[in-house]
Amino acid sequence: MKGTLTEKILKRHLVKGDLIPGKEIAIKIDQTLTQDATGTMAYLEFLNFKVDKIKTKLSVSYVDHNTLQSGFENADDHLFLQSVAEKYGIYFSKPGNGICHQVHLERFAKPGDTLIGSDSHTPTAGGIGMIAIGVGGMDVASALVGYPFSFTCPEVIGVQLTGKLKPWSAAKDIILYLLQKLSVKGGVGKTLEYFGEGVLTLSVPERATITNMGAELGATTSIFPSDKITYKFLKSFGRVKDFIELSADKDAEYSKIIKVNLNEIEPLIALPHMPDNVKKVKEVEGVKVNQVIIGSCTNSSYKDLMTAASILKNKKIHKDVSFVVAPGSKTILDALIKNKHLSYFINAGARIIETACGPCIGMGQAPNSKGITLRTFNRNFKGRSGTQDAEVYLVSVETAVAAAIYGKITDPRKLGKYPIIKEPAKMKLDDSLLLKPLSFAKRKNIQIIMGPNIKPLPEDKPLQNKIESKVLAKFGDNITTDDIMPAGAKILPLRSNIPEISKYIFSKLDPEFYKKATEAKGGIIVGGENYGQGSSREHAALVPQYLNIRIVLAKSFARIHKSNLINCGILPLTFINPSDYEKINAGDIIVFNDVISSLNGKKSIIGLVNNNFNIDFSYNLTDTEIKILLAGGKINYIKSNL
Ligand code: MIC
Ligand code: SF4
Repeated sequence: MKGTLTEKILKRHLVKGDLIPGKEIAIKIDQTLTQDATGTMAYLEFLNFKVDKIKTKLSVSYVDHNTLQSGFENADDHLFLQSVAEKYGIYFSKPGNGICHQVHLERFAKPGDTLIGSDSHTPTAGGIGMIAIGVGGMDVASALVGYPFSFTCPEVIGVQLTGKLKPWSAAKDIILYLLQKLSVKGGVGKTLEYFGEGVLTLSVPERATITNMGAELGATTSIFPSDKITYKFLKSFGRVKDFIELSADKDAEYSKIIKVNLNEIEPLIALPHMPDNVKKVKEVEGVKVNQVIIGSCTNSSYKDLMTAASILKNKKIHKDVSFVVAPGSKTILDALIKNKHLSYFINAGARIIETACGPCIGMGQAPNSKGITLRTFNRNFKGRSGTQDAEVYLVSVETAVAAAIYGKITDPRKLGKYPIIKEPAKMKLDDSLLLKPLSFAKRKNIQIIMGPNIKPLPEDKPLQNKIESKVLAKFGDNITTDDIMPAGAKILPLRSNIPEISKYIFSKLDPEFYKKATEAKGGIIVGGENYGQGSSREHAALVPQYLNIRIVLAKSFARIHKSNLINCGILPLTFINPSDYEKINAGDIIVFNDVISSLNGKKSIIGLVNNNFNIDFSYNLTDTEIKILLAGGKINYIKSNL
């Protein structure tokens, strides 16, 4: 990675290890962000450390996921989050202010700095030239008390952009193209670093669309240089002081270079039910559409909304389509009101909803049964929309609007003249929903408010040398954290209540799972490749921890979920011989005799299945991770180190 931008920023923040891909490193964290659906846990974890102020340069607590408030639970969580932010010197972005990643980009993301966030799309800020990584809440809690963030040093892949996008092709199509090429596992253990003359043709929000969906590739993060385009963006938000110019050296060494000629990018579409199931829009034209939604942290920027509104000026949405728009931030919504473009949406027949994640996380706007919905979002996992048999397609804003007008999937190039959108030189800012940290003196009297839905965390219990457990369920490849711990309007409000939310574990794939786990007082989960892909939600590990599950066996793990398991004291083991996966079935009893001695001696761990045959498991764990596991989880580990 010599001379790469990634190396430069990591080097400046390195506190442990050497920048050798695959080896453990630890870096200093400048900024953190949380959102409400993972934030309550992160701050409960933080409160365990009993410090009186945070140690980061800047931290922001956003409320954007759980804003439906169908009962008292969400509102109670918001009060808790606000009280913690006020007590500890954290910015608080109130519900309605916007989606965490969009607001962070606009107001706080800083080229050259490091950011971790308890949300998998934190790399959105890579669009402005920062190292931004999605993590579990526990890692944010640790950074808040000044603990460096440890992770496996990624390999740096260079993505060389040449040329310029043609009208009607968008930044979304670039990342869909990469997903088609690399798949949802293609970025695991890697940073995607963009360079080349094509970079200058993309605005910061367009770059952020690309780094945002690097999460769908499984990448550790993605990053763009900071250049004159970045300067212009920061200037428009009154943040010239945050600008520094940054790029890779001319002779930077990438482990691999992927060349993308932007002239050749066509409108693309991800078909149900995976973001890498990508085809050209023209190949699926004509499919009738029931719903179209513009929004989410991927595509709700000023340019996205202005492009959509301009296309819709003096046009009508097809009578059979429900067309929904969720602006990414209050600032963008306000700009659209002032320049009248919001009325183009309204006159065309759009439904304008709150500036929040909303339908992206299944909070409202669930499609009709078997409904076909085109969304500008980043994930189309089965059932995530709230309708189990719906078919969700992921598209650019341009393709979304074309479908909304014609009522069927349509190549946007049929829409005629492409609207050119000029970004405003100055955005009008209003901070009525963004609360600044209080002075230290004022913080003293703040009381933390905990409503009845906020329940204590499961306890970290040190690992045992002998673990005997039953296989509760066996799943296939690419199990998502949405499969493990679903979201949506019914379950999301329970995010602060582990005992209650635990009843929904695997509820869509294996409705008996909770019963089996409680009856057996624990157990083992078996998965295939890329187990735990998708969201950073810690609940997919906290709930198994609460249910006394100490081991997960899989062919391979997704990065964030694997760290979450470790932080919760759960051992992620992989099959040394992948075909051994076939030999294990639900109901089998496995005995692991020498867990601690094997971990200490860095030897493989052997499991005796049904008292009959042995299977060898490996674990790719850093020294710190082994210590966390031995302590029974990260809270125990950090407490003993503070
Ligand atoms: C998501 O897109 O799945 C979420 C909701 O933003 C998650 C976080 C969560 O589950 O709370 C993520 O991506 O990390
Ligand atoms: Fe919110 Fe969706 Fe972005 Fe997750 S992916 S942060 S739910 S908008």
